[in-house]
Amino acid sequence: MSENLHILVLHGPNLNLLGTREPDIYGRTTLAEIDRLLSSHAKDASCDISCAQSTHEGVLIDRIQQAASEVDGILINPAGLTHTSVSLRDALAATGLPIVEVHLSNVFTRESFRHQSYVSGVALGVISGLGVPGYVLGLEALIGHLRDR
Ligand code: CA2
Repeated sequence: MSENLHILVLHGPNLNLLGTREPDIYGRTTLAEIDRLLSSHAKDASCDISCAQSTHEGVLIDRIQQAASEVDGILINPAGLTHTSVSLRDALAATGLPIVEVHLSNVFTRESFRHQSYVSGVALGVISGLGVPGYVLGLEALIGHLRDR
């Protein structure tokens, strides 16, 4: 019998504020609700997931390094670090794992500094602008990719 797939879900800086501020941009769903939704989808797909959020770049990078030998893929909303962090990109690339990048908002209809992503170049794919369902689509795409290997 084959082992369950294991996926790491990572949320970057300030996403802990979801549901409390800027609902016009990011909606009213809290991060805990997103994690519960993803956990439920993962369970239906016989997949294990671990979810983590940090506002600290180094904490996210430590978690990625630790996960490299423990998980099969990473679903990440790097938040503001998307547009600034070579180190986060390097850590993701070093895992050699399939990465799906997700954004709640459509970064391409917003300020020009959000149009650049350091993560997209090492990602299997990117979902941007579909809100909370984008996380679910990203998870399903990652699971589908891993099952097709
Ligand atoms: O659209 C996304 O998911 C973003 O990754 C969110 C980031 C932003 O810097 C990216 O350009 C796009 C910001 C996350 C901040 O989240 C907040 C949530 C509620 C209230 C305030 C901030």
